[in-house]
Amino acid sequence: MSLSQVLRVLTLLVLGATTASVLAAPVTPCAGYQATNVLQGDSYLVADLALASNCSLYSQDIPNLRLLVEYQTETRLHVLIEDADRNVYQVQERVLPRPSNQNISSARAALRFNLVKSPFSFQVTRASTGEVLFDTSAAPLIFESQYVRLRTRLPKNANLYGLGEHSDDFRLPTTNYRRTFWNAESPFIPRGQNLYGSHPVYFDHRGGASGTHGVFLLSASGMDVVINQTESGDQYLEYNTIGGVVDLYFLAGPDPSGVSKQYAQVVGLPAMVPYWTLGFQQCKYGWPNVDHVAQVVANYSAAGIPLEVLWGDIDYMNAHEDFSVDPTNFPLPKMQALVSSLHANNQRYVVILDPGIHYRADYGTFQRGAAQNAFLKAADGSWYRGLQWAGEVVWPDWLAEGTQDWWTAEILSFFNASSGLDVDGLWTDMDEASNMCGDTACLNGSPNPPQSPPSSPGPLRGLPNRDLFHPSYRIANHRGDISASTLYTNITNADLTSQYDTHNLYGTMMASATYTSLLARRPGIRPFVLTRSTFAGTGRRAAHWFGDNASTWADYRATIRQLLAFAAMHAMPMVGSDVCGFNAAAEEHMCARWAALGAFQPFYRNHADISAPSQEFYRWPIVAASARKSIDARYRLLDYIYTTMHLAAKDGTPNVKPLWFVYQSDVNTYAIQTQWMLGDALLISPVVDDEAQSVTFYLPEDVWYDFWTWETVTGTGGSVTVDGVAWTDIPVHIKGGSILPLRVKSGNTTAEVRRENFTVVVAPGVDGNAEGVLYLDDGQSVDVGREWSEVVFTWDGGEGRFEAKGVFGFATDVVVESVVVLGGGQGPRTKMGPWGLGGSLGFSFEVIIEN
Ligand SMILES: *[C@@H]1O[C@H](CO)[C@@H](O)[C@H](O)[C@H]1NC(C)=O
Ligand SMILES: *[C@@H]1O[C@H](CO)[C@@H](O)[C@H](O)[C@H]1NC(C)=O
Ligand SMILES: *[C@@H]1O[C@H](CO)[C@@H](O)[C@H](O)[C@H]1NC(C)=O
Ligand SMILES: *[C@@H]1O[C@H](CO)[C@@H](O)[C@H](O)[C@H]1NC(C)=O
Ligand SMILES: *[C@@H]1O[C@H](CO)[C@@H](O)[C@H](O)[C@H]1NC(C)=O
Ligand SMILES: *[C@@H]1O[C@H](CO)[C@@H](O)[C@H](O)[C@H]1NC(C)=O
Ligand SMILES: *[C@@H]1O[C@H](CO)[C@@H](O)[C@H](O)[C@H]1NC(C)=O
Ligand SMILES: *[C@@H]1O[C@H](CO)[C@@H](O)[C@H](O)[C@H]1NC(C)=O
Ligand SMILES: CC(=O)N[C@H]1CO[C@H](CO)[C@@H](O)[C@@H]1O
Repeated sequence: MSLSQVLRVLTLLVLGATTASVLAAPVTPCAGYQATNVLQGDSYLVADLALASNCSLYSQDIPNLRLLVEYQTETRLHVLIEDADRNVYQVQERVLPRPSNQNISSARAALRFNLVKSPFSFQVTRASTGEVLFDTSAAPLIFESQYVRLRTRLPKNANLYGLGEHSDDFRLPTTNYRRTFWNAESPFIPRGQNLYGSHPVYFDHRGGASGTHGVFLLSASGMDVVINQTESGDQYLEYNTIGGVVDLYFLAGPDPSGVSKQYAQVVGLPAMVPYWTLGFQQCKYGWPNVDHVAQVVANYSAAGIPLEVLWGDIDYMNAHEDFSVDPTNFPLPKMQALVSSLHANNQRYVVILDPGIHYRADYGTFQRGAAQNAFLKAADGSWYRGLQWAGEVVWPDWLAEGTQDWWTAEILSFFNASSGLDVDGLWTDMDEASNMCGDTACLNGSPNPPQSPPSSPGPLRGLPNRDLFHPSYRIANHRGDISASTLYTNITNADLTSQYDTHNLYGTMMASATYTSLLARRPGIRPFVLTRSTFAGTGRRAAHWFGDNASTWADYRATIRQLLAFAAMHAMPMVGSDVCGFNAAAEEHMCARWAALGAFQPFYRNHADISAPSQEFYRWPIVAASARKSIDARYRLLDYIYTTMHLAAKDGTPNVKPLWFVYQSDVNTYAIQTQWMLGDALLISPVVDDEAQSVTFYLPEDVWYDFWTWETVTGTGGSVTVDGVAWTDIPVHIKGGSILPLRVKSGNTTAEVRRENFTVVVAPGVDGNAEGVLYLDDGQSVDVGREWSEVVFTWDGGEGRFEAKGVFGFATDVVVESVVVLGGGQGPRTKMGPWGLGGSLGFSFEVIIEN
């Protein structure tokens, strides 16, 4: 019981003593709501909810609510509980467009909704089994102006995953666990705390006939999600938000990848990445000047380590102002020469931008933004200010009308390909937003005048008369108050919503605006944006790295569980860590292992802090050797990886999977967080212990093939220990039943790789058969029209028949040189092609097995 609950009960007791004659019945605090006027159609249910008794736990009760239940698709049920007056804030459609409702008949739905009228609660059940998936009778609903509580019962020790961004166990703890959602700069990615992004979706895996389902709370509100057991041992999950509505999407699965797809359909399919972004990338905060940076490029080349993308952290800027270069250390002509030479070698350049715009009267970017009314304002009309890298700054209001145009104009002009810095992508950092002004007093002498929020912001824009600075329910934000180290939550946005409600959207709005600008800069070409702060749906526009971790073995391991959650459960396939760690000194063995681990994660960038020693791969012989070996493998696999990105963009198919997505009834897999499947064919099982040269990992019951040697390895559903794993090695297995398209050779750049022919590796499954898919296009167009190929390979082991069928719309000279069938017992059996992949309409091809 919280202190305020104690106080309330005491107050009631006192009241009860003095007004006993007035109170006919004993008052039960927080008795929830009662449903009336229930109206049910074939594909929906609506009802009114009336407050049963005053609760006022932390703020004002909202007495009248409206329940809307929609059977949106066969696998998606939408349950919305909103205030009857529809003033409570709901996430703007322009930030997160809602999926369309297909109004399917409830009789056809995989999920059922059961209403309990008094006290109001509901259950969601799986139609095929009758199993209860969600049951809010665990506690009465509380729906106040600044506090909403909804609790569901769950099976004891449920297998729950998701709820990013966090650095905790992949399979979430089921007792005494609290996940806070409040985007915050979080150096060292602290365990058990809120980090940079908010994705309030969880997967509940029950296995067998019970399958997997997902639950997404579409809310940007600050909140604590508690997973715990009552004293009597009942398992529950409870949402405690500081506002917003209860907007739930239930995703039926029952296949775990099905839940991933159903979720992506709600928040938006991920953006397709340009092909080059799968190349290896190098960054460092603190590179002193452009000559040093050019040396980094030259030294990578000299070491024979393919470098695809060079990054510029804030060092390149003049006085840390966006859209400027340091005239001394990074003068524009030299920068242009650097970028030209990179482009001449098919390499790329990406730089950072921060949201804090220097508040300096003669700074053009500030002047033009001010003229467009693009910044957040205090009540008296002055610009709301904070502290960021550049010093005193103002902040773009991404919801103001002129902001997108201003931002696009700045990007078009500064990153002008002919007269400016011709970058290939942009990186949006500090966009939680991070404010170095931790409290109200740091802007010596120039405090912002207090602002009174609008008395009626309007429909769905937020209730008036709330305490937007110090709500009485305090979420467990590790930065302290909700306004600490960020934008004050009592700032009003141009659309009259307030930062209190939209805080968690700031980064996703900046990334999205940047995407729009890049598309305007190069119409038709896929933009590439990397963002630190994210929200549900950010994958539609941006990639993400796991923030400012450290060069430790612990953080090396943490990247795997972060990868699993983001890629498999948050519809964000283009993710990865700062390889070798951001903060502190990287050690040779650890960096060698991390170079290999990163090569099998989608976004592959080495990056370090200014205070950390340089950690480019070429700086240690072992690390260089590890990088060469892993990059060689990655590049031969590039089209396999690109195909997984394509499938993710096409329908939300997860490009990375935990083992339990594949072996759904194997309970041994449920807690595994140090291995991952890259696509359907590859299992990555890195060495994970500090300084170790052996690894024990799980190999599900199946037939596997060592990726490096092509030897058959029989999985028994037990642990396998591999000793003597060299610092340059990483265990990788091909799953039986897969077909893997590999480039015959790697290259120094992804452009070179694209010119190589293929060899197709067939890894027969337990039944002797296999299949796989290869997607090809030009690697850069947003709309490739009909110029794409999706080739489905199948292998029938009984007949020794290999087929390649599908769509062959992408013209290419590249051919499949050979088909290799693994598992002959005497090494690979090979049958030669070649045949062209371009232009033809499909074909079938006999493979004669040679032992
Ligand atoms: C809550 O309290 C107010 C007075 O403060 C009263 O008017 C109202 O009827 C109460 N509502 C319920 C549901 O008890
Ligand atoms: C579904 O029903 C709603 C409300 O009746 C309606 O507004 C919407 O257009 C319908 N959608 C489809 C796809 O029929
Ligand atoms: C979990 O419940 C126990 C009592 O059952 C309680 O002591 C503990 O504080 C709860 N943890 C959280 C995070 O709410
Ligand atoms: C590049 O390599 C040269 C020769 O080994 C070395 O002197 C220089 O310090 C290196 N520079 C960088 C930035 O790695
Ligand atoms: C790749 O780079 C290495 C040096 O780093 C060079 O020896 C080799 O010729 C290059 N390969 C191609 C195809 O350009
Ligand atoms: C880009 O530079 C060219 C050449 O200087 C100029 O003509 C063009 O207007 C510039 N575009 C923008 C958007 O600034
Ligand atoms: C926000 O509220 C705090 C606390 O009441 C106040 O000090 C501050 O001036 C307000 N800020 C703005 C911009 O209104
Ligand atoms: C690919 O194979 C074709 C046909 O055998 C051959 O002509 C071509 O040179 C090969 N391409 C490369 C890059 O080796
Ligand atoms: C999440 C995590 O591993 N955080 C660690 C980051 O690195 C620092 C310093 O090594 C550790 O103290 C944190 O625990």
